[in-house]
Amino acid sequence: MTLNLRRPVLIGGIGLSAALWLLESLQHSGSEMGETALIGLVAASAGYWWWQRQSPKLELALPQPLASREAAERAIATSEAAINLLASEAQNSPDPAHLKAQLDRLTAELDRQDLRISITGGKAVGKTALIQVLNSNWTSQHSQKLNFQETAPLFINTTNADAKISDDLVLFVTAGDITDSEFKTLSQLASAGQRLLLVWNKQDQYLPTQQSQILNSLQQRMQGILGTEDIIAIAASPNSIKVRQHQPDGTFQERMENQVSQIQPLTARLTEILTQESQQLIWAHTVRSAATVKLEAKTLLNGVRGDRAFPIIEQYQYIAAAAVFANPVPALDLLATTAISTQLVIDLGAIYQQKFSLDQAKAVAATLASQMFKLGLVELSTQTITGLLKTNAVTFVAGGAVQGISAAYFTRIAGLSLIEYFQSRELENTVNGSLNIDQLTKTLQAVFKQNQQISFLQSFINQIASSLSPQTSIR
Ligand SMILES: Nc1nc2c(ncn2[C@@H]2O[C@H](COP(=O)(O)OP(=O)(O)O)[C@@H](O)[C@H]2O)c(=O)[nH]1
Ligand SMILES: [Mg+2]
Repeated sequence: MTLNLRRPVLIGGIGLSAALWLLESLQHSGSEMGETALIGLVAASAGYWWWQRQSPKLELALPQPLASREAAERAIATSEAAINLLASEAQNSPDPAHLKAQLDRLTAELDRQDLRISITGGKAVGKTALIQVLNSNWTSQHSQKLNFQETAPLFINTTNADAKISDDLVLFVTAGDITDSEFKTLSQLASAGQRLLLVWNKQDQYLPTQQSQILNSLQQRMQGILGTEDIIAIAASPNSIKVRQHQPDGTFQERMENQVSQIQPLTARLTEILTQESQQLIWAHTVRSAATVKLEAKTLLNGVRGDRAFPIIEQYQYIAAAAVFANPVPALDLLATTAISTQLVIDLGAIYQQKFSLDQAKAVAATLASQMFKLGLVELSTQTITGLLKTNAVTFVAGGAVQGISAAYFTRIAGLSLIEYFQSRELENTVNGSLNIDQLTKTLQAVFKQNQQISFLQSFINQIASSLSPQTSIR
């Protein structure tokens, strides 16, 4: 297949007006077409649901919070803007008010004095023991009110390991050298800007020479993530030891002696941090919490926008199929050069508040087509579609069917890629008309991979082919 991107926008006699006429007739045509479209929609949304489940979650790169009151206020304001956007696009939804209430609480708590400290870690590492000894020996001596809170044990099941832990300060407790999952969680917390201490508990289980070795290896492992001063060895509740008392007559008595807890290095470090950083800890926590609220608003917004965008992709799939079927041209040319794909870019862009001029949209459509070609997606899917059409009982197969179905398929891939790309952008980022080609290409590849399954293609083919069949033909 040759690809000539310099061809005029209108090919095969199908211009924008014809495309729009097709769109109209699709919308107003008889019940049969309506049904097909509906089934297609259900199939497509099922496909999308599957695709969303499969695609890896985008890492949320939080900016390292500059712990100042201004930064906290700015974070709240940005989050509020996202909520307002959601409120304007998701009318009648209770979500914006719910999120706004969370923000109001953050604002009200900006000047709170008491600190919240989470104690987290795996099961039976000594979290409860540590809170008990802190509360009974130390918390009351400290002038500031401190709330220690134990999280559910981590690493019990796999989903739990990603549990979101966020507090002013986190004490991550381990009972020896850290495991890979502990390391992963620690790194994630640190990269999310969470202030944290690594507390190695139960050091009494080791000989003094081993103790310094373990502490050393912890410090090595955490290099670049945590400073050595924030890695602390303690024994919250050491085992009692057997004591032998020798009597003057040569006999001896044995008794168990309770050992006192050794948490002094930890309380010393805590005192230091709380004296120097208290206020910043609260502001930094506000920044992270506001970012979480914003992300929630964005996710909801993407859901609302997706609900509007998917039916549009559906429509353009049928338009593309019908257009090519009526005037057979290579399917990719349709995507690269017609008003149909240009209009798709403009329509999807409008939903995601990305404004494209006609020329910009044309360029985006052409880019999508040329990237599909370069990535070999065109070759691959044309072969698959041809093969499936040959071997399966599609009732109506005529010349142009492969092109028609391919055109619908490319339209779908292009549309889904655009949605995914727009969704991954920052809400504030409405620099219009310009696209990051690299990122778009990566998205394209991922979307193609998710929509390549034979079972999906099979039902897609059936759906498009039946829309092209004579009974429902729009010609
Ligand atoms: N040897 C020793 N055992 C400890 C220490 N701290 C806690 N333990 C014991 O470890 C077990 C689990 O402690 P717990 O506080 O319930 O752990 P959690 O599941 O993390 O809350 C208990 O039997 C504690 O007595 C310590 O410093 N040394
Ligand atoms: Mg416990």
